[in-house]
Amino acid sequence: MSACVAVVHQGLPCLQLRLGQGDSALVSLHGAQVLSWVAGGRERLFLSPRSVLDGRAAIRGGVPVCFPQFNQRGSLPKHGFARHRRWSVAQADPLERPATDGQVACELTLTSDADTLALWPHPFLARLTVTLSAGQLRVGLAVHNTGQQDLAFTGALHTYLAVDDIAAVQLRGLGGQPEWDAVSDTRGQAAEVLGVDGEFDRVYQAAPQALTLEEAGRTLRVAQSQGFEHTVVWNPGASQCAKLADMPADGYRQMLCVEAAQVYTPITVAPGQVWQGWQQLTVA
Ligand code: TA6
Repeated sequence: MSACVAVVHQGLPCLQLRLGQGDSALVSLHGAQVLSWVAGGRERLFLSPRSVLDGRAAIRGGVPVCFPQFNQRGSLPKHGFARHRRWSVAQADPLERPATDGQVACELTLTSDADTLALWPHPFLARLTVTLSAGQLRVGLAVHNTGQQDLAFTGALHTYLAVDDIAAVQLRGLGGQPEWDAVSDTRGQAAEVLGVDGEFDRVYQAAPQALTLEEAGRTLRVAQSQGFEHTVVWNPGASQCAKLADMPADGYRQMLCVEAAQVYTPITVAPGQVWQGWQQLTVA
């Protein structure tokens, strides 16, 4: 039987999605952050064992929701405020929704309030939908402009994929796409196969087709909607990782962020309108 149940994970209120065949996902209300996705008996997301799970700090790993700002491209806290806030279980309460066997979903919402309006003067309703099916996780973000003026935002689904050894990982599918290397501040075109050897922080024009992350004969497909114009690939490497208090020294070896993102040009949502975007991970 598929199910969506409320659980507490290391003190954090969460929703756990489960399928009868054994796949599962864990979603924290803090940040609406997917913390775990187990498919085929293997954990597919990286969650730092040194993450601060105090219900205030950003959690290092899983799928952080960066909204309404990507990185430091604006005056808001880095990657926006959504990952620092507690989201609500949506009105259509997944705990009371019949779960069809083979697929289960949950929805969390974040609504503007006095605190967000003090930081960012736009009324909004953000909705994160997590859908689990066999071998597949889909994370959808919708942004509803509930105000009277246009709102414009950047952001990302900042997914930390788990890998056994970053040195053995190959990412395919971005070949030829425009690339900005944030480490060297240079522009170019993506190679057919991307490998990581040291700090890696690059923004790509999103490819029309899904990417594949390959390691030791295993393949994960990473697809994103056209709503996100960019794909960001990030690994801190040993030296930057050592500066991250919430990462173990060798944590960079076990992760690669492949993010569905909007980096350069903000997305504009007219009053009353809704923008939607998603990222989908599939075990191939
Ligand atoms: O998406 C890549 C990036 O913007 C990197 O530049 C790096 O800073 C990373 O996000 C993590 O940011 P965080 O604030 O979570 O440490």
